[in-house]
Amino acid sequence: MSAYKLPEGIVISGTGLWTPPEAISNEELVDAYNTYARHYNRVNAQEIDAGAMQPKPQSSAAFIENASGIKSRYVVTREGILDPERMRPFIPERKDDELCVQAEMGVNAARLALAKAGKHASDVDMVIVGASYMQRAYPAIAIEIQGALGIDGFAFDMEVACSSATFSLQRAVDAISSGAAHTALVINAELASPQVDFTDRDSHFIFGDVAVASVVERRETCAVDSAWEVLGTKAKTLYSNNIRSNFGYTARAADVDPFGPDKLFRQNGRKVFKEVCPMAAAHIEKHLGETGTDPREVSRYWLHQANINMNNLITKKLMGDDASVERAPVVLDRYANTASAGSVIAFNLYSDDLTPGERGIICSFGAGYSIGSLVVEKVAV
Ligand code: CO8
Repeated sequence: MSAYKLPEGIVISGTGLWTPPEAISNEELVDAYNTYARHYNRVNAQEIDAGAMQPKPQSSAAFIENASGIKSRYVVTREGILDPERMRPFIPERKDDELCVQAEMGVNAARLALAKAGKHASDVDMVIVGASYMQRAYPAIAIEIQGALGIDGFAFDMEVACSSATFSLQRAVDAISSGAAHTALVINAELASPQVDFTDRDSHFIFGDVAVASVVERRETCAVDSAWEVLGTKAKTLYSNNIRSNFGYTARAADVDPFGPDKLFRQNGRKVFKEVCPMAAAHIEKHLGETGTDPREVSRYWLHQANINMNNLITKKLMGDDASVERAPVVLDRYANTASAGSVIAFNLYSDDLTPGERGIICSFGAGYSIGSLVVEKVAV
């Protein structure tokens, strides 16, 4: 196999982070879940006593924080999520001529990224929306955003669960390398809350909603003083059933409940933890090696934000005693797991203080399994 050609002169010139205005603390979420669980156990007492049904166990805010590092999460709306009689968000349908919720989130993040990069929509000729779920099948959310921003060019959606952001950034780098596009807007609008089973004690706390966006272009077209040159991108997938959602349009033809428990997010969290940590650490080490970068010389690790203990384990493996939260920042406490957006949120919030010549790595890992990374170096333009 021939060696991967490293990209040359391609930069991330700006990122944008749109945070939903509403948040839910662990305590609020647990309180709603526990009320729901007690009611469920009362209503189903006979079947539970007969062993025909399992009782719903109680959740705990202390468990959630210790096991995951999550204290709170942002959501596009709190309405419905904390109602023990509903246990899912209420997001009313919009008319076809209105922006859909996911596109609106993406437009908000895109505007922030364009402003940070000193660019206008007229400079962009490619839009990618990478996310774990798309609000509809077609037309692509990316094309809706392209239309809303008035961009002349082409746009498409792609789904690679937690690696949707790094994989879509890789697509943008490749398209600019090949000349297929000049300036790309990569948007990761993660509208996760509708896919969370808020009645499942093991996963009700994991996800939050958010949107991030990045502008990718050639160094010579850059309109700002400094940017992040992409030294290399790397993607890896390995099939696993340990994180899965069976949601899909064929449910209608299978005569099954399209919103049954297996159609929502579910995982074997322990297995994921054990299998993905060594894979992610090996991937990062290999990728850094391919770009001539010593893991100890990396100023910042902008890692996927699924679990603080996972990130601690990975950074310890890579940096030994030099591992610290300053070098591998954590946003999980406030944002929870935002699927693919987590590493880009960390990059957005914790990169301005680095100086030209310093290097970092953006890395995601999750369902698929999938691992994606970009090694970047701050450059003065
Ligand atoms: N409250 C109290 N106790 C609990 C709770 C709770 N909420 N949940 C579980 N427990 C109990 C368990 O039942 C278990 O009890 P027992 O020992 O009696 O059986 C005990 O606590 C320990 O449970 P676990 O072994 O499951 O606990 P862990 O320490 O492993 O922590 C985690 C669970 C936090 C889920 C952890 O395993 C983890 O984070 N693993 C990594 C998972 C991961 O990274 N997944 C990636 C998913 S994201 C992704 O890929 C994107 C997909 C797209 C998503 C789109 C949005 C919906």
